[in-house]
Amino acid sequence: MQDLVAELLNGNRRAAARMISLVENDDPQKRDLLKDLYPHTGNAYVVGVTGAPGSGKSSLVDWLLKVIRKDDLKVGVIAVDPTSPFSGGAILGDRIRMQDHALDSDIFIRSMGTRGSLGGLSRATREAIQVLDAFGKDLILIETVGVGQSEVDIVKTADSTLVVLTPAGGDSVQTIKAGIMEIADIFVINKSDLPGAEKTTAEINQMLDMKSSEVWRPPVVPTVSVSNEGINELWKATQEHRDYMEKSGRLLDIRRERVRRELTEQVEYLVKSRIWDRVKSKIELDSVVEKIVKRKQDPYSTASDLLAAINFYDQDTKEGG
Ligand SMILES: Nc1nc2c(ncn2[C@@H]2O[C@H](COP(=O)(O)OP(=O)(O)O)[C@@H](O)[C@H]2O)c(=O)[nH]1
Ligand SMILES: [Mg+2]
Repeated sequence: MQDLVAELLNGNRRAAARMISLVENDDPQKRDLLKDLYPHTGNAYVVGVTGAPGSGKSSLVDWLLKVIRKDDLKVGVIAVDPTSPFSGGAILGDRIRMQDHALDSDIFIRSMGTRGSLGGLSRATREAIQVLDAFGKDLILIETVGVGQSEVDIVKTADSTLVVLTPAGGDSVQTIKAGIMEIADIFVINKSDLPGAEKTTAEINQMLDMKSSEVWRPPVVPTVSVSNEGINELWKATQEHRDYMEKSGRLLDIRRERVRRELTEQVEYLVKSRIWDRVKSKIELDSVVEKIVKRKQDPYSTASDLLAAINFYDQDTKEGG
């Protein structure tokens, strides 16, 4: 396992792929690995690309890769699809994309689907970002489907978020999901070759006008990802947002916030696993459950009693003074 970290830091792609599989499978060894990687992280900038299925995220990411590579940045791509049971390998168009960039050793592409819970997927995504960060990627693109709660959680990991919309045809964009305005740093109107693109762009701009004057006003960038239009502008807008994030101190703020959340989660995880293991070693869980089901006990006092049985409160008074 120690070798795996050394190999990854040496730029071994198979080590990176293996490590992502370990975090994806929630392998017991992953904590130690992530711990060893941590000092080597913190360099990568993370860009999230989110939008409805078929809006053109993969095509956009594909073109973006070409533009970004001209800037000589090392890029990682994680395509997250909560609706897919597949992971590790390539899904759909990703397969073509991977072949396309396969010869470029500075690009690393990985798909992740749902193995367990959605919460598990967002955790695995965060950990895969850590892996690619330590692996030496300067920029990590996260492609996620949709804008539901789980995707919003994934997006929280991104430093800049691109929301991909398509022309609403004759319809109005009023129907765009709540929450989307809040997470977008940049709006992309992809498929701008289709009718209604200008109307959609204007409507988004109107909605942005109504929002209270925030320092960063999300630009609305029209693109046609099948013919590589607007991609340079999109990359420019992304760099401008990054610039804003860095210079305004926002980037440090959100990274602090993330560390705070991560630390809370880790403490909760340790408390939960240690304490719960001790509790379970003391009791016959099934029979306790039976008693509660039969209303001979209630879950509230049972929980306190269980903790008392492992001297949890004694420790509390000793350490708390
Ligand atoms: N007309 C048009 N079609 C596009 C454009 N971008 C993508 N598509 C098509 O939309 C479909 C879905 O694209 P894809 O990138 O796989 O979308 P994803 O599901 O969001 O990743 C594909 O058939 C693309 O060829 C565009 O700018 N204009
Ligand atoms: Mg896709």
